[in-house]
Amino acid sequence: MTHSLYAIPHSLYSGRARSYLIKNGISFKEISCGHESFKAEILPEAKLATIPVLRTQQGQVIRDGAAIIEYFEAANGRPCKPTTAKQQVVSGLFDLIGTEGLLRPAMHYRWNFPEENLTFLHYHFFHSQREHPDREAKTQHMMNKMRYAAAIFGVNDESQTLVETLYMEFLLALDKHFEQYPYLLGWKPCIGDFGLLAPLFAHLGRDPKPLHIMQRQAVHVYRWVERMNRSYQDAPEHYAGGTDFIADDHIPDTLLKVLRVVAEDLLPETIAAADSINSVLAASSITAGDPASRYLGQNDGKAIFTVRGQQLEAGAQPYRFFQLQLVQDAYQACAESERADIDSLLESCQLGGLLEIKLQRRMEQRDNVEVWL
Ligand SMILES: N[C@@H](CCC(=O)N[C@@H](CS)C(=O)NCC(=O)O)C(=O)O
Repeated sequence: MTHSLYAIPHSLYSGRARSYLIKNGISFKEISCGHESFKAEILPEAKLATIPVLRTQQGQVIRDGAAIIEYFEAANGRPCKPTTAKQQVVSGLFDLIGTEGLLRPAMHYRWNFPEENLTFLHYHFFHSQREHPDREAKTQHMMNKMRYAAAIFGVNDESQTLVETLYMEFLLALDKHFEQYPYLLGWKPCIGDFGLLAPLFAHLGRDPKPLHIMQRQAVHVYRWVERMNRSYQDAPEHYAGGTDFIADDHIPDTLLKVLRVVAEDLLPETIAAADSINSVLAASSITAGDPASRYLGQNDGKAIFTVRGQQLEAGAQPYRFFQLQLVQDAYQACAESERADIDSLLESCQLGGLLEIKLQRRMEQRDNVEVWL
């Protein structure tokens, strides 16, 4: 028996876990969440109907991309975690940026260009449903649910131009980085590469409209997306290459420039989301162990924040703070002088203060759900 990854090609979070398995030479088979075993055998243990979910070869069920990666990292000597302070924090930041910070452009470029994308999307949504008399109706239901996500994450007629401008600035900055290095921190992928791949594969690097933009305007990013889905290093164009993370805890300027672009909405949105979730926490009688997961479309908090003079509104999701908490813990584990270096790095990227943003309660993944502590 081998590991089974319940996933589908067009799922954002599946791309993160799949790439980790491929890059680390872990053999697995991929099974659609439309397969009858998903509902019958996996869901009772996964608790929430999200993908990816892994069933290990020993039969353990692990829901959530971060938890799947952590399972293998812990077992195999943490091959994708940089060993130095700044690189650990930067890796964690890109994990957060990918899994939360780029949802707006990912949803926008998937759902707001039906002429270019709809046939492609319909194929994928249809085939993630089993053969069934209501297959088309279920397909439409799922597509409508996900289309609604674009609005939840803050894309509307007024914000569309800003969302596109920020994405293009990010994409071009990232392209300059991957012109220098095949991965975020050098010559092999770190945890941050897998998180960043989530939006940049299934949506922005695969759906026809954004794929076209990436191939035409950011060929180095496009090559990284390809590379992240191949088991070998796949960097022949980098002639003077190495095999490890960049030496001496160095963070290239090209990557700092990417962080500067991302900071423009990441910081105000995280501040606003924390305020929103904290006021819900203060007003409710949540106790330790209560679930902190949110189903799409059922967020009870909203983050309202301003970017370049324009107000944006987006669902405030606790998962952002689960990811942020991991970075904050890595920072806390550093020596004082290392923390000072990290502080000045973040200040230089307009991300000063990010590591101080906290919810009133910590979170933990327990039995496949995030819970409040
Ligand atoms: N925190 C989870 C999120 C997984 C998730 O939201 N997956 C999406 C597909 S990319 C999903 O299953 N959505 C269905 C839903 O929310 O009902 C992870 O990182 O694995």
